[in-house]
Amino acid sequence: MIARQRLLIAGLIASGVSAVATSFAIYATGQQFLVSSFNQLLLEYLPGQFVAAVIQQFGDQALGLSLVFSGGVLSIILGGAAVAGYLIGQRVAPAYQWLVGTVGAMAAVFVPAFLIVGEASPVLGSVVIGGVIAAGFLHIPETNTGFSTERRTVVTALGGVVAFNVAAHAIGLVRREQTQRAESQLQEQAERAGAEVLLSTADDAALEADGLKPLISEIGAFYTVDINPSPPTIATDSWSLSITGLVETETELTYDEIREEETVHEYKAIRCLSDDIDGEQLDTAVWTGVKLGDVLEHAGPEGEYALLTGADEYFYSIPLSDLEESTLAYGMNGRELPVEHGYPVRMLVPDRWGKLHVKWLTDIEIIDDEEGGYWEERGWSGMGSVNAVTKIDQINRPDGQIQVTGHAYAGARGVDSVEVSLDGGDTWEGATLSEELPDPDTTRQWMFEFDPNDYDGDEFDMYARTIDGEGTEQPAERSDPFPDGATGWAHRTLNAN
Ligand SMILES: Nc1nc2c(c(=O)[nH]1)N[C@H]1C(S)=C(S)[C@@H](COP(=O)(O)O)O[C@H]1N2
Ligand SMILES: [Mo]
Repeated sequence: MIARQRLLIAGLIASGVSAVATSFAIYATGQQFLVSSFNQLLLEYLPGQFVAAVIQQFGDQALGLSLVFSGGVLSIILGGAAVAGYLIGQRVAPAYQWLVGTVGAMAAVFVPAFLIVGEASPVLGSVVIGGVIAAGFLHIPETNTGFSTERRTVVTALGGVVAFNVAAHAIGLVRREQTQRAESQLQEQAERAGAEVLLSTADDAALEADGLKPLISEIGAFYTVDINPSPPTIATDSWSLSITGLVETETELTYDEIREEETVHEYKAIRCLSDDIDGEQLDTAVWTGVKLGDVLEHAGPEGEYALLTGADEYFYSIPLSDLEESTLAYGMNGRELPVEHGYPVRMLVPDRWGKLHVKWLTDIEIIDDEEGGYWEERGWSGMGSVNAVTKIDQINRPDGQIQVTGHAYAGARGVDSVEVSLDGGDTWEGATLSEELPDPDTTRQWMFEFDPNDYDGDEFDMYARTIDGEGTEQPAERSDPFPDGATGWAHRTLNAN
């Protein structure tokens, strides 16, 4: 006798895998494919941090990997249900074991499949195949007596199951061609899900306080700087990105071709060089796009700098070494990049002032020497790292306490801590920070609450400053934004009562 446990396991795997294969044969990678639906549920219910880590780790392969993982887990769930359903059915009606057992197996597959897809008819094929195969395997001991006949039956059954799965897989692959559209929708949804994961991670990381600027700025609230009164409007079908100059092959890429590169989602803050210490030209968003390094590979750049030009003739020359890790963004906060922020694509250069993030990008010319940029022609400088800045958003007074809230930014160095002084900068205390996000080139919120009765005097000469990720203190000395960015601590005078 072949051990009954082994038959149970064989029946479980054979019925689970076949139920999934049936769904694949019928729906290929469309929406109603069990694995697609299951995968989407996983994305929704797994902790945001975990999914973000997986996407960060595996990039574009994350979707494929998660489909394989979901397929495996789902096979075990459905196979397990089928076997359990058969055994229960068999117990309930011993006289009609085979019939009631099979119905029990089908019913048991139906429940999880229906819960996953949310519709009954798309899961019926999987229900029938999964139920029948489980029942077939579990029925073998009752119809066979001798070891060799039983063994032969099991081998035949397994052979049949393998043949079925090969055929179902082949049909699914053919049908997949037909469901390309559905698949690209799924891809788009997965992309959106990638951005949503970052948004929800930021939500979890954020501090809560009255008047505190959100960690991620809403699209309508994100500042804009445009050299023209209204942004250029560009249709994606007529838009292309040309890469010319010192390159192996001059190249022109369409919007679709750009989007074929590996997708990246990232947090990044943008701060304008003209932003004053107490200004409001600093915001963070979740950006979706591709790495510029991948795009440049199409042309094979052979110079030192790239001259980037937008549809409005705005331009900047940037060292190629900075561009490798730059992002060509086409999405913002899980949505298509808005017109005022550079639709169809904009640059994001790590650690640099906002002016380098050319919007409405149309041309990249590879050159040998630096050629400055639009604002350099108007006397500005500041081509290096952004200055650290500490903003005070709002001061609240809950139950006799004083609560100071704000946000801080220190480029790619990251914000390590924010310190507050109540005595004109003689002594400092650490503020509470929002949790660190995976990309340091982003803002962090801070909050400092104190009881004015614990301190002498009825007036506070308050300062706030940032210590960046390299341990450097934000310099105290005040300077104007022109020409290379504002410096100095944030300052308020507070009354104790
Ligand atoms: N093509 C183009 N890109 C541009 C600008 C512009 O006027 N035209 N303004 C720059 C400046 S000065 C800043 S601070 C940022 C602002 O980006 P945002 O409007 O998305 O906040 O875009 C930069 N990119
Ligand atoms: Mo700017």
